Amino acid sequence: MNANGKPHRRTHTRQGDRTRRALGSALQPCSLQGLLVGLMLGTAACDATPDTYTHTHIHANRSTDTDIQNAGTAADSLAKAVQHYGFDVVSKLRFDRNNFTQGLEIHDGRLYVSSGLYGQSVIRVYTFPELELLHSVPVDPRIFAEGLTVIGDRLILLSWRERVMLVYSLPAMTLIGQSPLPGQGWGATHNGSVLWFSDGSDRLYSADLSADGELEVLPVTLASKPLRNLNELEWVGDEIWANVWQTDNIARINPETGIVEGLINLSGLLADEDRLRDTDVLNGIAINPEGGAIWVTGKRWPWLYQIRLENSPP
Ligand SMILES: [Ca+2]
Repeated sequence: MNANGKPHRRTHTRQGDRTRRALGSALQPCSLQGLLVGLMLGTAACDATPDTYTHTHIHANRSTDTDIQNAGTAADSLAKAVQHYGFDVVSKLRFDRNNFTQGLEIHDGRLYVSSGLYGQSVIRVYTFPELELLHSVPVDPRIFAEGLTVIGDRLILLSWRERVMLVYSLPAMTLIGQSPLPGQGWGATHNGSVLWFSDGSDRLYSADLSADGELEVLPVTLASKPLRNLNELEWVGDEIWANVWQTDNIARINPETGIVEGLINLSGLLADEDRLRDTDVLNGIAINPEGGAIWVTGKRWPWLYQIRLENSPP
């Protein structure tokens, strides 16, 4: 394990291969099209067939905080100006530190949280904003849960390296099937019938599940350079907001161009006295569809924060 709870990639390759075979052994092949059918008809139950997809390579380079904070300054006069934002905390809610938060979404008065790590992955469903726990659904211990999103009465959960998406039916949170994922899964969100997800690279992927489900790729740039480590996602207005892994920043991405048009700096959000030895990075963005409030948290953080943005100089 590295400091962020993810085992070293190289040492787990063979285990990942075995996991894929085992997970798919009793199911029929399908594609994103198959996922579409499953989502609409409730019959999604198919084998992941990762060999028919091009594996998405993860870039090793990290975007540094320095890169991000310098974006949009005179050093890159050719780039479109990036608006920088600070924040105010409007309110905060006590949150379960056991959530190694990978996905965060508010839907129909419920807060959906996916929590990662092998052998510990779980989806928790809470009333919102009371945060009474309604469901705690363990995920196959061979799967490292990543982002989630709710489309209609289906919840889609990504896996980190297992190359499957799991599909659950709401409100009972019944696992009804799985569908292939072309590479790693990190964050997920949606706009209408279009599923969006990240894989830790500088690219976002989208697939319209009401059409052919074909996968499209959107390179994301900050000041004309690739912005890597895109993690948890949220569709906000006409933008996609993305946590940038291992930073305190949220990127506001134009989903038409892939250009980062704004950066939210959440440094200092979690107070030092609230940090424990295993407290991890900022991750998790959810908009409340009722009123538009923005909520954020992190991995093993004790609070959900409602924030309000403030313009700030770069
Ligand atoms: Ca989200």
